Amino acid sequence: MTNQQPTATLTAAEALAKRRQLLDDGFCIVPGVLRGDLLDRMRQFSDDFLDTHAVDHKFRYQGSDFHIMTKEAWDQQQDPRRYHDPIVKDILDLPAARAACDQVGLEDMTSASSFILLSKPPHGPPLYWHQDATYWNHPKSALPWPSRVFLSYYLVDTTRENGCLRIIPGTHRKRTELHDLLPDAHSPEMQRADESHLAFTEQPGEIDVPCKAGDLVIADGRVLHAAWPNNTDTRRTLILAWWDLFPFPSVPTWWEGEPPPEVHADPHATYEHSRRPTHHLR
Ligand SMILES: O=C(O)CCC(=O)C(=O)O
Ligand SMILES: [Fe+2]
Repeated sequence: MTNQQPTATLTAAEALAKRRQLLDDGFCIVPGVLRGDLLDRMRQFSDDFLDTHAVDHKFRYQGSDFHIMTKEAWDQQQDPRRYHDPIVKDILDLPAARAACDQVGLEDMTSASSFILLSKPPHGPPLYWHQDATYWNHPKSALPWPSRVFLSYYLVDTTRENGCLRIIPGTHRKRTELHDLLPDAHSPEMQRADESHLAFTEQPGEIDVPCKAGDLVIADGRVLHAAWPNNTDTRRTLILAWWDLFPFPSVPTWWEGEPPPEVHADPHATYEHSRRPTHHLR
């Protein structure tokens, strides 16, 4: 890669604080990870792509939902609604991101070999409250560490005005009233709803998560999140990649003390997917 600026690394104390925040709040941010030439190329790619691909109305709250894969992964599945491009590999293999995840203590990470291009167009609507976990029947959904995270980069600075992320810290582990009232994330019921739906209301304990372009957002797939509307004339684009980590029933090497009892569940058992939190969320 050319013109890549030197990478900002975290001090040991900063890395530990990020890990603590990911465990306690369900997310953390590592500043300045996607930079220089690759950030420029990513902006160019996403603008060209969004200028030439229409968004289905059902994705209006997410802004768009384009799955861009590595060529190798795309060849394996041949879904015409998915795309491939060499930039996916550059993003997933970005050394600064790998180093940041390593420092935070994220272990045995495997990617979905894709990222999702989520753009909020100028004056696009808000995104509803949701959590993206699909494994609530599995005992791993009760663990204090994440089994699945999304790694995201916003390609512009975000503020409340252009639709920054909102999070309710702690909701990856702690049930709130909202959990039982929300439709499944990205379900037809949610996509059909209008903005008077409860999923668009202000929530107790919610915080804004504004970012600088290229900051790495690491979020637990279980945490409740949403985004404000974009009230500006400029597109607010986000790329988001899903990663599995700490494959069940492994325990993080840095875990201190007795691991929780859920790690003793049968590792070969299979569980039906569920987007709805079960008794594993207390
Ligand atoms: O638009 C955002 O900031 C977040 C997107 C998201 O969480 C999703 O599409 O599942
Ligand atoms: Fe989400």
